[in-house]
Amino acid sequence: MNPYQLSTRNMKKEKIIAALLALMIGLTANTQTMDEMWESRSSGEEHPNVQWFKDAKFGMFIHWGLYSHLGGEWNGKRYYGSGEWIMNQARIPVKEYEAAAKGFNPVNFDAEEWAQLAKDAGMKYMVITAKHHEGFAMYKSSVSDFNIVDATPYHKDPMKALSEAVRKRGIQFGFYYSQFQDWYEPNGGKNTWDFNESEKDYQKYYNEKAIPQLKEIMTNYGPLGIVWFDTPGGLTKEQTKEFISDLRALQPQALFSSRVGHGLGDYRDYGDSEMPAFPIAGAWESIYTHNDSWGFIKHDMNFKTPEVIIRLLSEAASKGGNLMLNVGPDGLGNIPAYSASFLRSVGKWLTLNGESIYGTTQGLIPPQQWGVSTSKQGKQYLHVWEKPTDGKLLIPNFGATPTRIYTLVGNRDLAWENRGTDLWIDIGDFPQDIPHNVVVLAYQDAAPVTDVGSPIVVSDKYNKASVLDAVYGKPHGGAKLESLTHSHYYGDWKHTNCIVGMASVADSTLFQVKVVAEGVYQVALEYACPQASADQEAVLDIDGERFLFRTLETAEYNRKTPLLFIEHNVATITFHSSQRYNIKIIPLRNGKELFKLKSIVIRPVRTLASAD
Ligand code: FHN
Repeated sequence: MNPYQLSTRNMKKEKIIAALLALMIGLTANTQTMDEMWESRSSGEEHPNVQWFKDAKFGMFIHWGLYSHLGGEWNGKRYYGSGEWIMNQARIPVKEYEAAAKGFNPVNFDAEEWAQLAKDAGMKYMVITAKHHEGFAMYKSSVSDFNIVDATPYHKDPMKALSEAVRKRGIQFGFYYSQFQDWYEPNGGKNTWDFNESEKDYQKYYNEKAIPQLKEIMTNYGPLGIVWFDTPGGLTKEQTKEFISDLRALQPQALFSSRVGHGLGDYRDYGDSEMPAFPIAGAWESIYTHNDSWGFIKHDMNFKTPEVIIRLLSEAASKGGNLMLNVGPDGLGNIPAYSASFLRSVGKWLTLNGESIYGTTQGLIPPQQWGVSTSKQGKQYLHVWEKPTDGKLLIPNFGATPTRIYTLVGNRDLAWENRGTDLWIDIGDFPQDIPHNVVVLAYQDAAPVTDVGSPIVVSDKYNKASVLDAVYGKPHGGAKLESLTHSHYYGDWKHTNCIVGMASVADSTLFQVKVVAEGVYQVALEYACPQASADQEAVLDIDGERFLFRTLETAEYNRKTPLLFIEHNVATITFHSSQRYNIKIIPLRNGKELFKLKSIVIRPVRTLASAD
């Protein structure tokens, strides 16, 4: 039995069960949390066609729809954050939104140009919105007239040309499809301003629109690399299984994103703009916007620079995953000029340094003050984001014997020295700036073992402080690591890992550091502290030396506002070189959570004597 026909079955008992089920699903769909919408579990089974995805590392996400034509403005009012949510934000009635399609005419759309941009950027796959939550199909659909061919003066199907242009360049092509949210349909998820959610028949919507449309995109556009589902809802696990097995039969090679729901996808997607804290086994992807919004907004000019994108890309690769970066073309079909030029710049870096990204696996050297690493057989690629002022790069506890160390660009040999278990590489006058920022460490023996728990190096040889991120703390008792989601404005999600739950004398968090240079340092705690937690006494214990402090108020934690952190200087201390220190935070009384700890920041104090 097809689960989507439950509500149309003729049997009385099943009708009652179906109605109850629909009601239950309706209730849960209304109270769906962001984490459920960002379902990041995958099936755990290796899809036979997943290797291309694991090797690809860099993809292009494109949000393009009727909202792109509106560009963040409705009835003279400007909207910020997520342009593709304008129908929801402005509570635009279906009839008025539908009328807007009459002005959508992307005459500048050029499939070859878009595909070539992805190629020039070094992207190996592309995923574009076939239908977003607004319910408008960006391809010729026979299921609903609310599509670009039938409802706009453009009258052409851009997806035909794009899928061909992309595939022709050896790039995998995929579609995004919002399977549950459809604000255009009376029975689709989440339009609460025109329709009553509790009266909706999601099964009917799935049967009559979502599934037939998914079948269209999986039938009419050649082999798809990916079907990128988003914001699951309205279906049980069993129903989802049935629905995707029908689709899988159409294209067994296509990978399904984890947002298909219920842990049934082929690879993991994290929350919007979320990078996991640690390396993750299996196929996964981080998704980021290029500017602030996914869909085009005319007044959104906050573009990530090429350097920021390269760091994100190498960070994802260092943890074993991919970066899919979004661009939001406008209503005429132009990709924003800064997106195009910054992406081409990233492409130039990849032309020179692609060996350190494509086909790599997670780095075996834990993140250092200088940057991160990626791996290939017998090689570690060191992505040097910050150059030490003395030109000496430390690889702590490197458990293999180097055979050669050289710059990836220019292929220049670099000298190195072993001191105990540490490896010191002399990067000398090697420029730190992109594109010259990758060092190759070739080695013999077995691969060194990653130990994220090993002490964090504190050095005075960088122009920035040593930051001991919360993820490297060892929480004890009720303390634990938690990823806190918050936003700077509508739809602009941030995720910060913090140690939370230090609320009694039995709770603590320990950081272990290894100090490279002797000297005086200041130790600050970076935390968020709501009013209820403020004014509590605690101790920062550094190898038995106790520094007392009282927590300072910042602001309340709320998912919808910025999470404010303070850097609270707590200790001035003399560290000795090559020594390991245990740094521990312990509440002095039982009661409330101390704060949400983001990091410990250690800064060398430059005295006149040391500046001589
Ligand atoms: O609501 C959407 C949003 O508009 C955008 O499409 C992102 C991309 O991951 N997905 C949903 C929210 O997570």
